[in-house]
Amino acid sequence: MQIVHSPLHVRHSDGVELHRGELVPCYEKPERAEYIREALVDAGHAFVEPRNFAVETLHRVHDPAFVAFLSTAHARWREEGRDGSMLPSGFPARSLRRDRVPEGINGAMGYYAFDAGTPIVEGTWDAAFASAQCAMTAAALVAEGMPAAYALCRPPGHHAARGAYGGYCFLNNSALAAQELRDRGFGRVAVLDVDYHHGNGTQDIFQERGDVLTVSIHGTPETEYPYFLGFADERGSGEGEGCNLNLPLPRGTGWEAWSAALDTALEAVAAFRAEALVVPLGVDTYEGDPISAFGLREEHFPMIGARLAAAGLPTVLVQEGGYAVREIGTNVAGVLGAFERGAG
Ligand code: SP5
Ligand code: ZN
Repeated sequence: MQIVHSPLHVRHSDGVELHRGELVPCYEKPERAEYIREALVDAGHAFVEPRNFAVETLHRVHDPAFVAFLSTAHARWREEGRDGSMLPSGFPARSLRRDRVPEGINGAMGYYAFDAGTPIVEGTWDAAFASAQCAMTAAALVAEGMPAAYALCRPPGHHAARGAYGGYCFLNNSALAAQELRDRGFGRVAVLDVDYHHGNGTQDIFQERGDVLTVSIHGTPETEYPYFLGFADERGSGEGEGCNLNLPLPRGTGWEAWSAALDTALEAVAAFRAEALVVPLGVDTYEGDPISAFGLREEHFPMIGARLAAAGLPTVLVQEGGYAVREIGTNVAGVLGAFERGAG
C-alpha cells in the first residue's frame, strides 16, 4: 500500500482540551501518528511525502473566510500577548446572532469552533495544511492509476465542516480527497466513514450534492460526540436528497452488529454506483479506546480491510481517529494489510 505522510504533523502538539469539566492533555497527540508509522514501516509499506497544493484548493470544500481564520488564528492570539493552546469559551448557540464574525480573536474562535475540545497551537495550521495535502496527494495517486492509497493524516479531518472546526479536526481531509477524485474524473464518489464518531463535517460539506454519497457508521449521537448530527433520519437535501446514510449504533456494539452495518453501508455504495471510494479510517471502534465505547478487537480490523477491498473500487483511505495509542498501529496495519491482500 502506498502511504502518504508528512513529518509536519508534530507541529500540532501540547494542546489541552476540555474533557468532563477539566483541562487535560489533548487525546489527539503526535504519538498516534508515530505508532502508526512504525507499524506500517515494519509491515513493509512504501512512504511518500505530500505534493504541494495551493491554499485555494481548500476552498473547494471550505469557506475561504474560515480557511483565513485558521491560518492566522494563533498569530492573532500571540498579538494579544498570549501563548500556548487556544480554546473558545463562547458560541453562537440559540438566541445569539450568527450573521457576523466578531472582530476579536476570542469571539472569532467561538464563531468558527463547535466545541471546546479542539486546541489550536502555534504549529496547528502547518500541520493541518500538510495533513490535507496528504489526503489530496493520496487521491491524486489513485486518480493516476494506483488501485489504492492511504493518507496517514494528523490532525484528523472528518468533523471539520465547510466553515467550522471541532472534534480535533480543522480541514476535512477525507472531503478534500473525495473532491480531488471528482475533479480528476471520477463522476460519482462514495465516502464510507468507519470512525467511532459521526462524520458530521463530511455530511455537511456534501449535504446538497448528488455526486458524492456520504455514509457513516458511528456511536449514536443520543449519547456520543458530536451529539447534534448523525441521526438515521438525515438523508441529504436538494440535489443530495438520498445521498447521505447514517448508521448510528449504541454504546457497547460489538463485531456482529457493527459488521452488519458495514454490509448495509457497502450495499449503499454499490447501489449508488460509486466509481471510487474514500474511507475515513478511524480505529477508535477498538474495545480499548479511551474515549469511545464499541467493542471491536484486534482480529476484526483485518476483516474490515478485506470487506472494503471486496467492493472492488479505486480507494483512498484517510486516517481519522483512534486514541488507544499503543494498539493504534497494529489496528491500522491490520486494515491496510488485509485490504492489500484482498485487492491483490
Ligand atoms: C477524529 C475524532 O475521532 N474526533 C473525536 C473527537 C471527540 N472529542 C470529544 C470526545 C468526548 C468524549 N467523551 C468522553 C466519554 C468517555 N467515556
Ligand atoms: Zn473518532
